[in-house]
Amino acid sequence: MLSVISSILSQFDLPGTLLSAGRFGSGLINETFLCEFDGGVVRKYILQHINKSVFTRPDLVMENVATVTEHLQARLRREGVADPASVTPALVRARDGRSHHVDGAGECWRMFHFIETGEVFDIVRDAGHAHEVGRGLGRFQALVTDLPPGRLHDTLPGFHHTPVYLRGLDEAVRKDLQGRLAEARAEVEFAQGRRRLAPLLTDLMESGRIPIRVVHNDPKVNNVLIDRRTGKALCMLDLDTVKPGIVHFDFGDCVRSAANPAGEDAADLDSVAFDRFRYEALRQGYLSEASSFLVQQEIDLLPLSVQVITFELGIRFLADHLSGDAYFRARFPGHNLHRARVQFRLLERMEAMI
Ligand code: GN1
Ligand code: MG
Repeated sequence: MLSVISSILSQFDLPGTLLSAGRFGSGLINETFLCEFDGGVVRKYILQHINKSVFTRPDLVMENVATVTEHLQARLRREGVADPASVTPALVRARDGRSHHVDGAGECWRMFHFIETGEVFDIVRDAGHAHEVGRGLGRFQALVTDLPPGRLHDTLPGFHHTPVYLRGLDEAVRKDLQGRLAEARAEVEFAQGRRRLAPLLTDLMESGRIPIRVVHNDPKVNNVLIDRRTGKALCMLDLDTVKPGIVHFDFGDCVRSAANPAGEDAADLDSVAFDRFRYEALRQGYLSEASSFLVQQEIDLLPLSVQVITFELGIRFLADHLSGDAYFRARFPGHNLHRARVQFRLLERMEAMI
């Protein structure tokens, strides 16, 4: 692998010689590597391989990523940040000046400056951390309020269209391609009983009653970079899904991932919980930034989003399990079924509380 990586790295304009390269992070879609270079001073960079079976047009993903990262850097520079690449994702251009490199096999690779002071967590530690996760999301959305949604491509049509995922689950159940339906009966029934949740957000979006804005679309806890010195949110990572949408997809997903202290991979289902203190702290952190641009109707509808997005992710995991784990990287047999169980348990906990 190292030889493949070093030949990819030679396509980017990086100082010094490669010291090390290793897998990094816990994303479920793209592959991420942390690379260290010695050019007098040791510097780190992030190398990522874009998953083409999810993002079928990596070129358009990269146009969006370039547009968004440049916008963020320009905004921060205007606010007096001298070196925006130290606090927000910034691309390292390929030697030919492009935003990414396409290798001989047609695979797409891109590089980012590594943000040295940042760290990410898969699980929110406490209410203070939840506040920062919410604030980081609100700050991101505030920074892109002046980016016209029309400048971004729709790289994942149907992403966060919950009824489309429900139809996908229906089809996966009907086909039962892997013969896994028998052991997932209880989960399929659970989903059937909550079908009414599916259109709630998409109806709102399509009704035109709430604004379409540039949103992140994947603001889970480990996509919020925290400054290890201060504990404050630095920025949002993983900008592949940034595109026009409604703030509710973001808020709901952020709460879903932050308010469950057992995390998405909870080993014990009974440890899954919906923690109202984390939820409240996240909401306050979010609104401390987002109330600068949200309209009252958006604020009123925020609580609704939490259950819808939890349901959506549960049915996505379940459908992927039934279809053979083609979408979400599974680390062990039944991993996506387990992930679905965690989301459904979390949804039950939410139903009892919000
Ligand atoms: C995926 O790439 P990653 O791990 O940040 C997924 C999200 C899910 C999340 C669940 C493009 O995000 O929608 O909420 O897994 N991203 C895509 O962990 O499908
Ligand atoms: Mg992602």
